Amino acid sequence: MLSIEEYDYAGFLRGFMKEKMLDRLLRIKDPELHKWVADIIRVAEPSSVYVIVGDEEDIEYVRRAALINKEELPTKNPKHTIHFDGYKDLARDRGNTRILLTGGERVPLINTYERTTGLNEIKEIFKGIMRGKEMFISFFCFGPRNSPFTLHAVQVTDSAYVAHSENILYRICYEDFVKHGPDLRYLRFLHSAGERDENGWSKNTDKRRIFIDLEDDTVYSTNTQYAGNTVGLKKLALRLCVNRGLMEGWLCEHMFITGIKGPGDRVTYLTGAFPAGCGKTSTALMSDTVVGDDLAIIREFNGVARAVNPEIGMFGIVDGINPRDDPEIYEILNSPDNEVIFSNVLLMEDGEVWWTGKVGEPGRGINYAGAWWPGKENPPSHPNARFTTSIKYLKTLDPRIEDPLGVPVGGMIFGGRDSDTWPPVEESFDWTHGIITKGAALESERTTAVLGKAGEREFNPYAILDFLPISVGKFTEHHLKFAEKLEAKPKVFSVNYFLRDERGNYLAEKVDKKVWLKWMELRVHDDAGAIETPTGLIPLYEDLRTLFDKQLGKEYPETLYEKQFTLRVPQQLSKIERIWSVYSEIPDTPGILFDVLRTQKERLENARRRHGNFISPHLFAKK
Ligand code: SPV
Ligand code: MN
Repeated sequence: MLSIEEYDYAGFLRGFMKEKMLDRLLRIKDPELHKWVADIIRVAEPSSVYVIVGDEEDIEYVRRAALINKEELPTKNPKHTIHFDGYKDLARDRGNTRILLTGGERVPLINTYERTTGLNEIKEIFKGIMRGKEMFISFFCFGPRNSPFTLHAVQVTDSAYVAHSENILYRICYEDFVKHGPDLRYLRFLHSAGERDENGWSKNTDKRRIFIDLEDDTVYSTNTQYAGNTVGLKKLALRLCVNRGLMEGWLCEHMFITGIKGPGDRVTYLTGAFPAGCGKTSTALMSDTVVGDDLAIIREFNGVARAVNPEIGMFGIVDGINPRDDPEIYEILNSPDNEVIFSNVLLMEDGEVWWTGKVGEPGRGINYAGAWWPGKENPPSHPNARFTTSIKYLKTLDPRIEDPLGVPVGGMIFGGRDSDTWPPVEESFDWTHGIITKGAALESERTTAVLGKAGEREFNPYAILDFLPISVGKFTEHHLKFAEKLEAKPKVFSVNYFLRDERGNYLAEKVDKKVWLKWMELRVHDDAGAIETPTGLIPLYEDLRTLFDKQLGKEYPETLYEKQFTLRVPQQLSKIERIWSVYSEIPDTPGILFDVLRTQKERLENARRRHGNFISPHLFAKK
């Protein structure tokens, strides 16, 4: 809270803001909003304020502002710009992202901070931080218009790049604020890139803070530009949304939402949670239709779980995107008709952008670390280089993306980077078993390119650990409770695209995802059989052979099936041990989690007694 007591804030706003902008703000008859804006101006001291209502003039103004203040640079393509975050600001900042809690309450695995101390610190950092800058105020819907799912949000930022990104990624909903005035509840995001150096990078990285105030539904972000830290409605909103869902009995998830076509005209919707860099975007884009690629709000209506995408754009990893593996997105990113903001790719002297995977060779230019030339030791584009673009360019966009009631969820998928434990695809026995052994137990191996030691497994339940404002024990319990209201519970699946054989070779190809997706689609409707193993239900060889042939025109040898679906008992048992030990440190873990892990362990041990450590799928019974 930058709150200042006792002053004539309305008079202050009238004295400070230009008439047109003031009118726009005052059309929203919400004194609390006016006071909030006035307080920010008083503390941060911007030179002017621009209120975005969403007409074409506004959109163009923001685009131009980002170019004028050099947060974005033009490229050869008039609809493409490029933004650099600065080499110390290329990813989310886990250390400085903290949940503010009164009394300094500790939550296992969550980075918390005493609320009053945090708010005072933020207020200090915000003093004069916007001097010489224009401040933008935007109003958004976090979800489809006129939908019971939708949350509302106000973003205040001194970054035209952030405002521009949000104009692409979210639905501008100023009129909802005008219509509902003080009755509208909304999330608030306040951001400042802070002082920028000669490269345009945020200078005072020691004062970088991303503080999430659950009590006030407000997030503060300072001295950073990377969108995962700054674009309020993305990962900052996710934390507030998870918390709100917990209070109100619905789910906010770090999941894509896709449609898979089955027999006849049937479309079955699956949501999927994957840690970054584990094939989430590619799975979404490989599906028959796309509702969303990153976030999902899931609520119960008439006994059915339904999902909406709170976003209308994508902030995806661009590094590695190539015409062979990602034809659709490659075409979108190269089309002169589509608006795209690239971040942290190479901008070459001829005005072209280049990233690893783009056709042609990289030439001299500038990138996230300054000047770049062929032969320079750092790669031309950063592994976390990204594109920001509208989801509406996708040919496979699902027509129901704007449906106020969303789409019914047939299944949920959990997938991580796992070289040796989970099979390529598996269905859980039921919702509780799936949530516990797949969602709550999700782990992912680190990759060499990005973080820490390769191969090391990170615990990342529901692929949401970085974004959880509450204990993972409580989050798990919340999922179990949520399903009590459902007549038909979504099936819960796991996938593993990264399984390897004993020599380290991958056991499946990228395109094989299509087959796993189609199998899950059939299972949602009980249109395929399954084999019951101690850890879940796996496909029958014949069904996969047919799907490989039909979907990919590929032969699928039975020997490969056997390798992929052999139950690896020692690895499965080690996993249970790891997950057990994590949750035994989390006091509010529901007791049933340990029951489910214990019975799974017993099933595995029984199977081992009969068949040994590595058990062919043929030794288990068809269900
Ligand atoms: C992720 O890391 O899951 C992302 C990118 O989608 S970020 O916005 O940085 O979170
Ligand atoms: Mn994400």
